[in-house]
Amino acid sequence: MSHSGVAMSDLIRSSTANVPPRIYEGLASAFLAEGVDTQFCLLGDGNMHWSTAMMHAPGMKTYHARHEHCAVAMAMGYHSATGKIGVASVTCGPGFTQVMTALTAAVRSRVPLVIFAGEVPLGAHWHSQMTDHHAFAAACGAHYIAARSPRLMHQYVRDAFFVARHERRPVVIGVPYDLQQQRMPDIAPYEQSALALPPVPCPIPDPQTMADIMERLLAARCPILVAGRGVLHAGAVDLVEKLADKVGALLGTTLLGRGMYDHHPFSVGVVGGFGRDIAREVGREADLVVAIGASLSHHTLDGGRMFPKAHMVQIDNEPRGIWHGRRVADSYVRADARLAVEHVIGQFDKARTPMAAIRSADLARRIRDEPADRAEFAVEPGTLDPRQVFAELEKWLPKDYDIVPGDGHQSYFHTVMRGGDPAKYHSMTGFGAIGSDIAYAIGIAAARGTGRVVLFEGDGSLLMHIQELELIKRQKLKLLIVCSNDGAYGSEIHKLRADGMDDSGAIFGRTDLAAIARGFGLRGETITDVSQIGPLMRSYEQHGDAELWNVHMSDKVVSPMMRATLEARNEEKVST
Ligand SMILES: Cc1ncc(C[n+]2csc(CCOP(=O)(O)OP(=O)(O)O)c2C)c(N)n1
Ligand SMILES: [Mg+2]
Repeated sequence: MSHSGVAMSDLIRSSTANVPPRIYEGLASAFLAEGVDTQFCLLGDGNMHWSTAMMHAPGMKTYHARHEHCAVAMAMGYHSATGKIGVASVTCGPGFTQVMTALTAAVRSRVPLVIFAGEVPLGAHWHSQMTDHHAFAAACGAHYIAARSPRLMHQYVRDAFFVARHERRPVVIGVPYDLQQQRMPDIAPYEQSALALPPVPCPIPDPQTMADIMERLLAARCPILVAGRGVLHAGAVDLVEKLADKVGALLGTTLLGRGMYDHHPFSVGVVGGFGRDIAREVGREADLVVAIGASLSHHTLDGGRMFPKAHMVQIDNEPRGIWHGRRVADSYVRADARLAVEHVIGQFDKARTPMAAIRSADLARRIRDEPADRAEFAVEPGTLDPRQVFAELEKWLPKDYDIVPGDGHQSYFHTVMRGGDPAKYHSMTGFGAIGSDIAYAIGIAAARGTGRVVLFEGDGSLLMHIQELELIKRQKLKLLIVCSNDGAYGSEIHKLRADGMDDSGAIFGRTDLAAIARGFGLRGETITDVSQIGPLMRSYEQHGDAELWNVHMSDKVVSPMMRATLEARNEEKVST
């Protein structure tokens, strides 16, 4: 049923009497008219009427989180899985101040959300939960709408959804909760925000700039095409591969493009800080990098170390020029990825033979056979080398799973696993905050409903919001949590050790996370031998419940990403 232009207030009614609905009901109806089918919330005076009205709407799925931060992070995960605007709801004052980290992370990762936040009553002489919501939202970079006029209630909701979608940004609607109890005035029917969305033009490549890129592609000895998520969005995955084959170029991806070309013998996988040894090696040799649909973040360029000799070209419909504090390319093309690549391929048949000489049988063998990282470390007895754990898991984890990569030091080790669909890789690294990934994973599991979702997380991050295991149990969600338990904040201990400092403030011991999962009524297993992984994966697939694997990892294996960070810090110390 289309909800546009109908009397939305009629969709949600708490009473049958012939009186207008209350404003919270009218607002809930407007959210419904936007096509909202799922909400993540934590109740208080400011939002409990609205959220309960939402919960009773036909087809609505409601997830009651145990921390407001997680409710918003769940909505982010839900967006990542579905592309729909995520909806969360919190109460006034402390309910709202709890979400500052998630809100900032959503701004940085350009996640469209609408958050319904109650505000303290307009008519209160004094209220303990009074705080300036607008100022908090502004500090996070989120858009704030202070709903004050009953006559404009539809406009507030429409504007919120419009800004969220159009600007890819979180929006907060604050409504005083005494106002929510007033009756809706007789106003025009709700009009969906999508009806007002201006069409986004598809940027067409400039032939002159493309001719220059063509020349560079023909002349390069070691060209690499780096594909980002924009290639996926533009439907240009096969075309980029075709171009690489015509040129004799290598393929690589950004973190968000992870898995895109893992089937290709000349794909080095993710480039940058999360790259394999071979990616770093060819990166040092590259004389031309054409980045397509990629923002060229600090990670992708490994802080400027990834492509030291290459001429950098960026093809993107929003090339950024300067991003994450550095100039990211030498030439820029503002164009749709598919149109730009089609253009170059179209010119190729008329051109001379490319000079590229990097592809060889030996390189293909090295890409296929060499481990991601060849450094040697002695692990302590009873613990596992994370590289072996994820090499084993690569054999067993079905490739169609949605992957949520957690943060911290452990994040390198699972990223280099090969296979998987970039559209099912849900990295939200925009703010560098640990602790949110269990909630992202819940939002994704809620959207999918298949149980084919895996969260890779560290013990410190997981413990930060472990309470959400209760939601997983209560709401019967199925997902797999693989926790790399080094008993520490790995990121901190490796840096403290490198600085010759006491690391004990970041060491906690290996919490029995399997027992904690069982305590919440979920399945929990401890892994101390990689041979357990295959049977456990089969068993997870056969059961209906969520499961946590508490993997006892060594804290002696230092990731290449951490080693590069430590090296860069040493260089800085020497030069200052
Ligand atoms: C909200 C927040 N608090 C603190 C930090 C600093 N920090 C970064 S990584 C990390 C340790 C994470 O530990 P764990 O999840 O066990 O992963 P590990 O590094 O041990 O692999 C910490 C405390 C942060 N990034 N974000
Ligand atoms: Mg840890």
